[in-house]
Order: sequence, then structure tokens, then C-alpha cells
Amino acid sequence: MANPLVQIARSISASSAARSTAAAAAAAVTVVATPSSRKISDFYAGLKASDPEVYDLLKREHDRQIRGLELIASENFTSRPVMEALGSCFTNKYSEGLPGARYYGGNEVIDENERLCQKRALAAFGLSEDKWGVNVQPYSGSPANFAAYTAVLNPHDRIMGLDLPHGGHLTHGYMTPKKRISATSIFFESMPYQLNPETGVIDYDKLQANARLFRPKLLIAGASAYARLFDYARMRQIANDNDSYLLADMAHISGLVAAKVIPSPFDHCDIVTTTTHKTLRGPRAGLIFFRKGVRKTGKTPAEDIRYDLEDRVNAAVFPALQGGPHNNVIAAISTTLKEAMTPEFVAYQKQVLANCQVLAQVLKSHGYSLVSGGSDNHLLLVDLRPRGLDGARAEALLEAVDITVNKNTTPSDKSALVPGGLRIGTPAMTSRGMKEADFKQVGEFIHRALELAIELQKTAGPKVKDFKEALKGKNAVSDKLATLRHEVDTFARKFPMPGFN
Ligand SMILES: *Cc1c(COP(=O)(O)O)cnc(C)c1O
Ligand SMILES: *[C@@H]1O[C@H](CO)[C@@H](O)[C@H](O)[C@H]1NC(C)=O
Ligand SMILES: CC(=O)N[C@H]1CO[C@H](CO)[C@@H](O)[C@@H]1O
Repeated sequence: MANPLVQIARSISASSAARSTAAAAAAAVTVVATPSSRKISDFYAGLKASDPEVYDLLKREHDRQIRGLELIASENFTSRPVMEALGSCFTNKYSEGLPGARYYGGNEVIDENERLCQKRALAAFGLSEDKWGVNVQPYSGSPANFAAYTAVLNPHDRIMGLDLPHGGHLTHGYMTPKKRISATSIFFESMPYQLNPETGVIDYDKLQANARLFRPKLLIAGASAYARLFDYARMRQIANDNDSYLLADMAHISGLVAAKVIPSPFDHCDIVTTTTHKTLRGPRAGLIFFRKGVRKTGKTPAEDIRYDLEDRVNAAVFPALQGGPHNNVIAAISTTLKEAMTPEFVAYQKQVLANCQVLAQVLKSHGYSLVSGGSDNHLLLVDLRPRGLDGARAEALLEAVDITVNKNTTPSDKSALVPGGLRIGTPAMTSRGMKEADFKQVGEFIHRALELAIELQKTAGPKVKDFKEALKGKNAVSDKLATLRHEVDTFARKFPMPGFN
């Protein structure tokens, strides 16, 4: 996620400006059925009959997802079995507590459901039960992180995470000079680490020097907008300097980790958190993995220091922070994890990486500059300022041609409201079956859209608001915009939508 200020600005402008472009697009584009014999109404006949208003929203959202190029790095399209588990009667059950120790009766099946999920979570990441445990109840990634912090920190203990404007996540302790934004920075003392502005890569030397002074109790390795791999071994070393816990937040990359196409954080970390809906392609939820067994060997086995994370993590999730687990979601996570252990999933993740390389290549060939010069994972950060453009205008114009991305801060950004970067990811469209040649085309579409943004910027007023106004009405590039949007829609619709085949 981008800077919260960007988010706030986005939620205001997105809901007004985007609503009108979306409405215009919906009006202009004839709704074509998914490339399948079944229509959307066949999937939701009951809903359509009983609540046409919600059904109508669902249909419009479905069409938006099908006609557009979804390039938000944190999004994906989940499978029909995952959606079936989500929409199941597991949602009816209360089951506070853990399998075998619940505060409600009637949980014999629910217990098996949760145990299956735990077992698959360990298996999917190649973890042995004597070294790792997992809590599968967190409602999403942010609650998972706060529970993990609550487990190991006292109020005002110190943490270090990647600074949000440098690619970190809000929950890693974001604060501005004026305000503590994330609850993580309200309840704990946060000192961020940053990228080296020259290389666009994490400045581990500076992190180490600062960690020696700040002595954090928890060090976080994880990001939402970082195109490079983490050096977990180095992070471990830095954590060891001061006996800090090392937590990896692999929310964005857990699918790539499960498929073993990028290095795993588990070898070096005490705690690993993740979402399940990004590259992992499951329902919206979170997981917390925690180490078990010996933390530090003593002179004799009796002097070994053992991990005590299991009870602390479990108690932090419930009763400290959450109530009843979402058992339908837990079932859907199980189904996701089963899919994640197939050869097809590995092939998919390899394709995600390959597609990202192609996109990087195409954009570079058109002269765009990438933060850190490229990518090792599923996303790119484009720095638009050398082209005289910013992320806010670029995002708006891309949205008008049905290409969805995030504006994003880059390390050298001064303003978070009008950041200079764009975050572009390949997981979702790869789930729709796109290969290298398709992403070459996607890169060309993006380039054409950005050229139009540069052109429109010349005649629109000085503010982003003016640009968005100009985008809505008749303007210097209207015809080219309409043509491009039509091409994008026609292209995107060719690719089947998971779950609706
Ligand atoms: C997405 C993300 C989260 C938060 O997940 P939500 O499900 O949106 O709460 C946490 N950490 C990182 C690194 C993320 O990218
Ligand atoms: C923390 O690191 C500093 C610098 O390396 C060292 O002097 C200090 O003893 C360390 N403290 C702990 C508790 O490890
Ligand atoms: C090409 C590809 O990877 N297709 C997959 C897309 O995602 C669904 C699940 O969401 C899989 O079932 C497909 O195999």
C-alpha cells in the first residue's frame, strides 16, 4: 500500500473522480459475458432474485474486473473452490479458542477444519511441526501483524521496519514528524530504516548502525512496494547484535515463497506473518507462523533458552485482539494452500516473475526509469519524474483506460500526495493466463497511456484535480483515450477469469 496520505487522497478522489470515469466507462462499454458458456447471473441466481441491488453491484464489479488490466501488485483472482469455501455454512459457526479448547459447543468439524489448515500451512512452506507452529485465525494481514507485535512487545518497546515512503507497510510503524499514523507507532516506538537513495536498495549498513543505537526489540523484514529480495541472513545478523526478534512480513511474496521461486524467510526468522490473498491467491486473511523449540543453545541442554512464542502468539490473536475465527475463511485458506502445493502453482509463480521481467524490459526500452533499476519479484516501481509526470496523474489516466495500478512514493519523493512513482504488479493478469508476449503488449498499452498523460498535462490546469477534471470531459486526447480504452478492453476480455470458466 502506498503512503496513507496518498490513500486518504485516493479514497476521496477515487470515490468521486473514478466513480464518474467508471460510470462513463460502464455506460460506454457493452457488457460482454465472460469467455465461458455460463453468464454471471447463473452463478448468483439466488442473490439476483432476492437482492437485485447488491447483485447489480456485483455484476458491475465483475465486468470491471474482466474488461480491465488489473496490475495492482497486491491483488489476484482466486479460484472457484476458494470462493465456494468462502460462501459456505462454515460462516455460521462461533468457535472462539483453538481446536480442542473452544468457548462454544458444536465445534468438532470446525476443529478438524482449523487443524487441516494449520497442517497445510506448515506443509506449503516446508516447515516441520517441531520447529514451527501457525495461527490461522487472523482476519487479515494488518491484524496478523498487530497480534504478532502484541505477542512479543510491551507498550513502548522499540521496533524497526522499512519506512512506508520507501516501500514498507503502514503496519510496520509509520509516523510523520507531526503525527503517529499507524497504531504500531502509537503503541510502540518506531524508527524506520530506508533505501539507499542512489541504488534504490535497502541500506543495510545504515540499518545496522541505527539498530545498534536504537536497540529495537523487533526488526521487521518485509515490504509492500519493494522490487528486490530481502537479505534475511543480513537482517538476522543485525537482529542478533541486540537479541532482537526478527519478523518477516511476506504478505506480498508468500506465493512466490511457497513455490520456492524466491528465497524463504523461514530459515532466518522467529516469526513470519503473511496475507493469503496476494501472490498466494486465496481469500482475504492473515497467518502468523512462530518458531518453536530451542532459541539459543546453552552450555548444557538444561541451559538452552527455548522459544515461548506459541502461547504468546495464540493469546495475542485471541482473546487479546480478536473474537470468533472466520471459519469459512479458514476453509478457503486450506483450499488455497492445497492449490499452492501443485506443480501448476509453481509454474504460475515462475510465469509471474517472467512476466515482470518482460514488463520491466518494455518500460525500460521506452526510457522509463525503475527504482533499483529492475525487479527480482512480482512488481516494479516506475519513477515517472524524469519524464515530467507524477504517479497521481498517471494512475488517473491509466484508470480511465481500464488499467489499474497504484501511484506510489519513491525514495526521493518530497510529497506523498503527488508521489513520483507507479507500482505495477503481474500476479493478477498472470492468473488470467497472460504470458510474456501478452505482457509486452501490456507494456505498450501503459506506455501509450503515459504519453497521453504527458500530453493532457500540457493543457489541463496546474493541479491534479484539474487534470482529473480534464480527463472526465472532452479534452485534447479524448479520441485517443477512447481508442486505447477500447483496445485494452478487447484485449483483456480475451483472457479467462479464474472462477468463472
Ligand atoms: C498487504 C500488506 C499487509 C496488510 O494486509 P491487509 O490484509 O490489507 O490488512 C501487511 N503487510 C504487508 C507487507 C502488506 O503488503
Ligand atoms: C546492543 O548492541 C550494542 C552495539 O553492538 C552493544 O554494545 C550492546 O551490548 C548490545 N546489547 C544487547 C542487549 O545485546
Ligand atoms: C494460467 C493460470 O495460472 N491459471 C490459474 C489461475 O488461477 C486459478 C486459481 O485462481 C487457477 O485455477 C488457474 O490454473
